[in-house]
Amino acid sequence: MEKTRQEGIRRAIAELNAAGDVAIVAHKGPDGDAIGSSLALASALRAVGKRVRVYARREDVGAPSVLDGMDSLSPPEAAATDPKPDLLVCLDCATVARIAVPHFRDGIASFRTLVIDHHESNPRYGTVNFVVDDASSTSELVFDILKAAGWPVSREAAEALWVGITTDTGRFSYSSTHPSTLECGAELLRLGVRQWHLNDEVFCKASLAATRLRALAYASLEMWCDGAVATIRLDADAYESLGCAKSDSEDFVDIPRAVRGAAMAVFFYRSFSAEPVTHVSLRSCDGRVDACAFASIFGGGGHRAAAGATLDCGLAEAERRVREALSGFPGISPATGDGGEVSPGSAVNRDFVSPSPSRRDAGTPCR
Ligand SMILES: [Mn+2]
Repeated sequence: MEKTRQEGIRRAIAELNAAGDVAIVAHKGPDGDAIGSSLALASALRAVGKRVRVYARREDVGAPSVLDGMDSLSPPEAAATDPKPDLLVCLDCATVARIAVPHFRDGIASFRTLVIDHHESNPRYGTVNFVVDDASSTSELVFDILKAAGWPVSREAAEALWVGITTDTGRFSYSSTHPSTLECGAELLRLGVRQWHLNDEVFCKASLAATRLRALAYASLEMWCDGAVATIRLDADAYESLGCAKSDSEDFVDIPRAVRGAAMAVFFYRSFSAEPVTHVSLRSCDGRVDACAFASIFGGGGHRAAAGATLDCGLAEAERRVREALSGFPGISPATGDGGEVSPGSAVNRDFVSPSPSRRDAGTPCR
């Protein structure tokens, strides 16, 4: 292991050792890595006698809610009245704006913070930062810390780490899967992880409503830029009419990503908030395009292969802006630049998706 990573682990352990009372928070719209790394760190710290609170809204957690330890979550609004922690740990959270708890987000300067993350766009906003750009997941970094500290890793914690690592690596398949990642997987299995159960629950099973939502996503497929960009879209009404949450569409960007020949995959989905807000989930399909650089045009971020952004406009306007920016963007070729025509052969069925706005809030997915 490189020296800087070892030094990061050492400093993170020093921060955690010095704290008696620890608050843990991850990014809005928590994915498997966010919730997995949070639950695993909390479990290990509790086992060595620390007071730990993990702040996350249970309803925001999708399939990873199969994990043990979900009952111990504190609602985000409780942070404002709970005792001030000795240390705030921000996990898998690339920017302050992405922190899921307003009390921590708005008052970040008043807390001693340990940031553990693997987003290359992370500006190192913590008091102490353990950020490894090319790590598979925040969960792998947390596992490094637990092992180096000699803290016990229960089956409950190991399963949380398994879900975190498998979520962020596409079950050990993306380029972020390193030899060390597979070694982590082997170690976690030795700790008793029930991988058949977790993989089935997190990646294979979906509710009937979520399966119907997926059908709408497939039906919305459009190819842009002469086939270089594959896109899908879902309006908030699609979620509402089926009783689905944003977490039900966590991996839908994989639908356009799978279209052969596409350089970039884009998933547009309308926010549930009253204000017109559209989230854009981006994937570089084969390395030709830097998804993070593209997301940054709209104030978003993430990784080269996977990124996201939020636009303060409705679905149609978001599509127009993104399409305009895609035209001529490095790696997208050939560009059409007209913003109107859909390339021949693309399946278009917009009748399934209502354009009207809706309510609840949802975060931008960002691996
Ligand atoms: Mn992650």
